Amino acid sequence: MIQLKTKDIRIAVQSKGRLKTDSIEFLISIGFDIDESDRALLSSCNKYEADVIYLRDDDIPQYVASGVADFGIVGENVYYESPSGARIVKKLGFSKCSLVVAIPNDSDIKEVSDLEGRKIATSYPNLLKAYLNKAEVKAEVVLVKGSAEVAPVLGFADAICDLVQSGKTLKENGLKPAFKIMESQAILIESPFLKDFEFNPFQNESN
Ligand code: PRT
Ligand code: ZN
Repeated sequence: MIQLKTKDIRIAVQSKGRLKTDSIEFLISIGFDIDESDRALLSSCNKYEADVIYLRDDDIPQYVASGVADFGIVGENVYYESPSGARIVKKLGFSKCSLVVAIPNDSDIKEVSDLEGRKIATSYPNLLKAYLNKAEVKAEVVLVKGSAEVAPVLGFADAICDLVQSGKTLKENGLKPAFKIMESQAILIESPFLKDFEFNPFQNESN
């Protein structure tokens, strides 16, 4: 059982998924001695008196915003979908992708205004609604927790709003990107209640 020391810097990273390996590599590159094979939910690194907390990526902004974690690594898509009060320190240059509205290859949707009255399935309802509001388009936004790409095939939605990297998943499901909402990459975030650490390993990162 790892004991958390109050003076330790706590860093929240994804427990498993696309961000995990690059997040840990970033921390190692600036001097953290993290054992990558360690599958514990908490791991200590001696050099910086730091604890790494492994969480679902969606939970990272709230942990950082509340000060339970001092720093975190998360995608901009997650950060902006649910505003938390955590502050951005810097962009990290990995886990790059785009949030797009995608439509079936044979769709009659050509302009953003053609989304009026359509049903769009997404795990990013807030970012999608903000985009639609800005475009003054009224559409039905349906929340799905994953696999949005199958919604049009099943006749559940006319379009989806999801992350795209290679475009392979869209293609496999007979979809194509139509409108880009935002680009995203991993970011380092910090707590608004940041303690006055004797040594802050991210100090140079915030300049
Ligand atoms: O379990 P947990 O909640 O922590 O993880 P998760 O399942 O929510 O997220 P995960 O591990 O899939 O992704 C973590 C972060 O990686 C995302 O929040 C993004 O910031 C970033 N990222 C980068 C991506 C992608 N690229 C990506 N391609 N996240 C998801 N995808 C999915 C996309 O949703 C679609 O299903 O991959 C598919 C498309 O990929 P391509 O290459 O076929 O276009
Ligand atoms: Zn998630």
